[in-house]
Amino acid sequence: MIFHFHPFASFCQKVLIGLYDLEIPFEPNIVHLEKPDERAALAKLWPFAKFPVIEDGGQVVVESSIILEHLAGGRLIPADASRALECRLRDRFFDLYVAAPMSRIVADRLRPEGQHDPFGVAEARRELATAYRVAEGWLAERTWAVGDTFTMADCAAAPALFYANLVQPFADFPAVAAYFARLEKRPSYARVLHEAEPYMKLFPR
Ligand SMILES: N[C@@H](CCC(=O)N[C@@H](CS)C(=O)NCC(=O)O)C(=O)O
Repeated sequence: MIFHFHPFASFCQKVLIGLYDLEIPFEPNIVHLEKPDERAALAKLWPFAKFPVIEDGGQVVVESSIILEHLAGGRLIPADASRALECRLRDRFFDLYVAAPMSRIVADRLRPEGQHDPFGVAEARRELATAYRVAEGWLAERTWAVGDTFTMADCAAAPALFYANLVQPFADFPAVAAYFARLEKRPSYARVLHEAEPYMKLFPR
């Protein structure tokens, strides 16, 4: 299985956490999107030229949640049907309501002078604040996003919260902060963070 990714990219980290947690072997291909030939090679697999992407025995699989389900089978999703739905909801929540607004804020920092979108950034900040409030309610009395078992939702949560905290700290949300502290101690995520360290200087502060 070839894993096309970059160690610094949030959605790639989500999949890496699952791979390390379950000790799934893979052949890494670090893609430098700024290099036109590498971008073109990725676009051949997935025309949006976004990662993560895997090639598994000739089959191309895209989208972090689908990749995790493809590779992990049921191991990152609870067997119980209603818990499984909760897991998928929380996975969507961290992707769509934490990682997405975080990305919009970061992307705005990378825009050329005069091309910024303060209205869009303010909207993204409000969305993040709502997400922290919702997550605070969810996380108050549980170890992981769906209960006692580490799932795909936690793989989604860790990188989303890490980068979101850099643009809008969640220090005022004690349950979210405590949950993130638990995530940082999870060996799979600690390894992902360690491997991303050399690239952290790229983050636009
Ligand atoms: N919904 C996709 C999101 C993938 C995504 O946005 N990946 C980012 C990196 S975290 C990317 O490839 N960005 C490069 C670009 O947009 O040019 C998933 O879950 O895999």
